Amino acid sequence: MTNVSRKIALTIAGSDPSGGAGFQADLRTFQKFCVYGISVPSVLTAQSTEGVYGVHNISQEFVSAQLEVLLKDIKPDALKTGMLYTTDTILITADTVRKYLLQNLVIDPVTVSSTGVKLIEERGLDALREELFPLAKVITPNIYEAGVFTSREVESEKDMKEAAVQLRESGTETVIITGGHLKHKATDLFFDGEEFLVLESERYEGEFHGTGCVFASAVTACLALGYDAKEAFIKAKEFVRDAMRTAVSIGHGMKVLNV
Ligand code: PXL
Repeated sequence: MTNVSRKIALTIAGSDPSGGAGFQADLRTFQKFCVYGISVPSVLTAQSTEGVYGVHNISQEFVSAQLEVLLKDIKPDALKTGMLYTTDTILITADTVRKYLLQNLVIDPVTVSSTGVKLIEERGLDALREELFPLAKVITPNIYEAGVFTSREVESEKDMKEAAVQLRESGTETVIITGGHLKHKATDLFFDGEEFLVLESERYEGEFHGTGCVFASAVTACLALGYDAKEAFIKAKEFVRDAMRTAVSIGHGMKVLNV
């Protein structure tokens, strides 16, 4: 028997039973990149493609227990956070990243669902920015989230650039702002402190669920594979574009990405 080595990525994220978003979508995305996925659920949701109908928190103690047991055994090559929900869980995640010297942290700073349900406590916004962003290799807010974290309107490409500069002051290495809707294109912006890179792709009609989760997971998988942040951005953008072009209707609500 040969001993085949696999790169490993961890997701710390909420559960979406429909699988369109949450750790279920993250794991499927890792798999598409041939990266072995491990997962720690941080919160449960009652959810379908039609929306989020309930949120059940997992205690800080139990999130911590899951992480301790797992990380004493396995060292991930990269990790991402999704819906952490409470300040306590954000703080425990930051402690864990520091304690285990975890590298290649990608933060998807989830704030609301596609249908407008709050996915983070009010105080959690400051905790994310102050405690977790400084530990990150990449943060991936969409334009709405970029606006929330910079207290400004983010609409134009100029706004996206200014918001990226401001967000980078939180201490993260790289900022990727997704989901600009400029000139009827899907515009994403990358900033690493030196270079801006703007990538545009066709905008697809309809409502999609889980785009942010899949994008951040694709970036994480690429970092686990050894790509740098800019290469990871380019590959993740291409991956999400293809997954949106071939999105599927699995229920009565939003389409899910074909991952
Ligand atoms: O797409 C953001 C998101 C992330 N994680 C979970 C979610 C959602 C949106 O509904 O439910 C668990």
